[in-house]
Amino acid sequence: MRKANIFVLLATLLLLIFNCSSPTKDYLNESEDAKSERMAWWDDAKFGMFIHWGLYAVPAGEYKGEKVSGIGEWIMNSLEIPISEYEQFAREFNPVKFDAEEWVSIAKEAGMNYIIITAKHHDGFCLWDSDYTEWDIMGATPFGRDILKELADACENAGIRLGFYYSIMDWYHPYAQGIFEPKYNQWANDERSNPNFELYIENYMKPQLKELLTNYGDIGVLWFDGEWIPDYTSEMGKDIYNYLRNIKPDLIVNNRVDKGRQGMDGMNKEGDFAGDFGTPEKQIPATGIPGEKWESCLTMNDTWGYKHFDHNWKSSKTLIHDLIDIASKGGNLLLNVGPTAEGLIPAPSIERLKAMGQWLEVNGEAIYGVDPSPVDRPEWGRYTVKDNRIYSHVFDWPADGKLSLQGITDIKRAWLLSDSSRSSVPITDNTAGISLQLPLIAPDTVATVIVLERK
Ligand code: H79
Repeated sequence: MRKANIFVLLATLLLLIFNCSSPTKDYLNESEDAKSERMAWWDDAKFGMFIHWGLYAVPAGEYKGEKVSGIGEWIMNSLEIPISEYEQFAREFNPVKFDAEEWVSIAKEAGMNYIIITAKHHDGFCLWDSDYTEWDIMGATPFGRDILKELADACENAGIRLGFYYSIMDWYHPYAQGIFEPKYNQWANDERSNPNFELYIENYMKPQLKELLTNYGDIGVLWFDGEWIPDYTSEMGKDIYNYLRNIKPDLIVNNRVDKGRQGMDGMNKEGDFAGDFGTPEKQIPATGIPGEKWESCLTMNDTWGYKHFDHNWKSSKTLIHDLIDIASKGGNLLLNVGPTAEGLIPAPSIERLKAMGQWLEVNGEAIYGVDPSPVDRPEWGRYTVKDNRIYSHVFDWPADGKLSLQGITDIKRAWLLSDSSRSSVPITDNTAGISLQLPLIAPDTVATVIVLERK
């Protein structure tokens, strides 16, 4: 009996010691191999959907007769709307046409493999049922449905990875603001700081992030933003990164968790930690970002959050070329939609996504899972590579059908990717590379892919 008691005591002690010493693991010095393995799905995915949705969809870019000239989700800041007035948008937010499965099927049909949605943008409003605030979909709106839960379920059913955008800058939380309403935090100000900012991180941001990582299924990515506010430090970023990966070891986190980013070009200061991938915003780096994983986030018009008067849509052709360009430089494309306050993705966005999906249906092999171009980009288009195949994406079809491929050698056979019979395209070798004799008419006026099989 006594022996048994001692055993139980020892076992308890051991457990205690184990528990106390089961330390938080440090993920900052992960090996390149481990990182590659963790990010393999993301690397191969290449194309994702960014969703900017929140209360700013209610004013839709216009308040009291004034139209914002800039991006719609900044309306609270740009038009200096006091919190008490902005709260009215929550009372009006009732997106009865929201259908998570419809959104996910639009993404899927577009050929997208993951979705990142604004769980919380700069206005601090939370699209999920958070225990840490009433400034959320359940506490502040008549809608009463957990948007992230519905989206998480729809994504799981469709086999689409889900990630959350989370703004560190917060114009609503009293401990997060360095400059108070109605000015809010401006871009890169260093004038004031909030003495309680640490409490915002420890008692609000971290528990909220834990909710997001534990209550919504298998979350692939956390996408931070608003890290430029003066109260936020690189040390906080490193601590949060480790906090998150200790909760979910295979999580992928963007560079804005840290302060290492330089402007909007996605580059990080050398030697800095700066998360798992760079985030060039509204731009595509001229030659990619050597030695870094990256993802360009782009809009289809000029705004992220819905603006009823922004009709400056890019063409489907431009967007498909952007996707190819990004893939040829080793990046991903995160392409934005800004749904309306009713819960609908705008028709012009759907139209463009459909066109992209149709192009990818035929040419996806030359985009998903590819490596970047082996040579400088040619005048007529772009290259991507996978296994023993080089894909040439022809944007500008040669009038005489004769295409010159500088620096490409040792090619066994060539054919059009869209040609199921794989008829050979004649190849001639020359000193600087090869030439192809193509049909005189471009099979696809947007971009035609020719497969080049290496010897
Ligand atoms: O979520 C999207 C943007 O809201 C956020 N990042 C993407 C993904 C972001 N992009 N840029 N910025 C934040 C900085 C914003 C600068 C400006 Fe402005 C906002 C320029 C015009 C409006 C603030 C208000 C600075 C000048 C006026």
